[in-house]
Amino acid sequence: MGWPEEVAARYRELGLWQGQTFGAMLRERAALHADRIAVVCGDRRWTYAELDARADRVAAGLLRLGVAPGERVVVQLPNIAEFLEVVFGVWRAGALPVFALPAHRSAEITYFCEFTEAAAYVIADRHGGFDYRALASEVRRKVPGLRHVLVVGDPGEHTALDEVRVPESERDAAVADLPEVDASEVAFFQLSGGSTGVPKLIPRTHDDYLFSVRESARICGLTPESVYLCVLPAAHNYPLSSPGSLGTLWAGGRVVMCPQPSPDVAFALVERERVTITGVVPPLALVWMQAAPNTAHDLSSLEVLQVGGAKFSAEAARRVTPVLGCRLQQVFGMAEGLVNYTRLDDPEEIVVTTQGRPISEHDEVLVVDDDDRPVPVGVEGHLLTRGPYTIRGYYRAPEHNRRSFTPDGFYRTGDVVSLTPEGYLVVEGRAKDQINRGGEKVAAEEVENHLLAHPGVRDVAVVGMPDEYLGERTCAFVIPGDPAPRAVELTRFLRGRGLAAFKIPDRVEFVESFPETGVGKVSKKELRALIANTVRSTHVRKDS
Ligand code: OOB
Repeated sequence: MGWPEEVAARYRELGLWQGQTFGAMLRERAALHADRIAVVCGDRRWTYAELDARADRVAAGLLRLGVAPGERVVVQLPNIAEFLEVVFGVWRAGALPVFALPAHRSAEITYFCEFTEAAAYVIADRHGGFDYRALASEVRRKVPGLRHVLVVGDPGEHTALDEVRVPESERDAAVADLPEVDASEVAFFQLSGGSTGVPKLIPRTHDDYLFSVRESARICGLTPESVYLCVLPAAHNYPLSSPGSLGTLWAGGRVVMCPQPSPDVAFALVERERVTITGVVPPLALVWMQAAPNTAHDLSSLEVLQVGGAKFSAEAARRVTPVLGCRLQQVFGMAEGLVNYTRLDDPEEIVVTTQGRPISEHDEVLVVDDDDRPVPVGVEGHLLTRGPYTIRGYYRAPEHNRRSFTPDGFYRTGDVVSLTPEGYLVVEGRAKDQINRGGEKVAAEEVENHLLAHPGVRDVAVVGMPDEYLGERTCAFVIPGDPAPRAVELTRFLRGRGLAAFKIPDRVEFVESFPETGVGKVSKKELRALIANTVRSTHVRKDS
């Protein structure tokens, strides 16, 4: 499912793929910056040497547990220093992290563990009022092949990460036994926002991902003096690599883990750690801008605020610099690969009205009509892309891959964009059956399938509805059976099935039938228009 051999050879010849693994990258950075601080988490500060040593000890511990090179390890950790320790440890053991989000629950985690035949699952004991050990117990019951649950903190009935790390005294011997890892191999799995019944897994190689990390660090001007505040969930592609924590480590800078995105917590860390750059989603940017004028915290160290993951309105974008006193950088990326940035020296008009341009000249970008024919500059069309860090196929999904990629390997992003004469992309909309809930992606079909399992649901269609704060929220149109369920019963049902909270519909509308398209399919376009109208008229009523 990878790149054709001649394409891979070209990327190597051009020096885009350098044959370095993430494990080796950290080793090299630790040699260069041994005594500099790599990661800050609460009161803890780990130097590069310390992170490097910890990663070795976790790697050796995993091998001792019997986790074999090539096996998968589902990692579901909040924004804590151990996230980096564990991920680099898994890499050095030659195993493959599967990046779950803290919001995922049993429906998602069970699926990841089963589908990837994971050997281990790594969690924190508790976070955000939720006990992950109970979730892990449930997952273990359902997935007997899952051999280990490793816990940061109090392990309960599972295994403590503290017991897995080999002692420092055994580190040198253990390092000698670490496996050779091939940089052209798959390094980990990211999750797709998706548009299908189950989330798709995205295989990224060391070579391709490190290319995007290095270039992102350069584009974002990172240096050893940079301090990156990791506010969004650390495992997500954006705070991980755009340039995120990995880009910061590549540059020799400092990653500050932010346990919570609220302005009081984040602003206090900006002040205390003299944060220079961070990345947020549009709703969070709005909250921060609202809080900034009244904060007692000194935000003057902040040089760049990145905003991405969902469309940021030009009006809001224009306010970033006056209100926060830093530059704005828009980021339009996807876990499948392609990442676009506005550049730090771009004129204001480009920064506020576009979503940036690709990382590299080797990114091939096409904007096409419904028949895959290129459209002129300025005209909206479907975004297709191919390049040195965009996947050529999802993991174990041949049928879906035929739909998501062109025969010559372009990824169909599902985004509707237009190109400016300068080659910048403007996101105009979306053709995929997905709801972008303030950066959190909800696949309509996944939620529909869960709802169809309820006996009171005859048919269902999930669509996005406009929302001032999140951009979009989800609305489920339901044709009830007999007896008809109540809306709360349905949302409770979904929670009971272990679906992540952000996928639970914000609104349920009962209808007798669905509008249809000419060919008799459910017209989601009409449903979207219907709910948009309803939402709009309730607003008008409230405002008047
Ligand atoms: C990022 O990655 P994903 O995989 O969660 O979501 C990708 C999708 C894109 O296809 C697009 O539909 C939407 O999220 N998106 C944006 C956007 N950035 C992402 N839509 C409008 N404006 C933007 N600036 O979301 C992601 C990955 C790496 C860096 C940044 C974001």
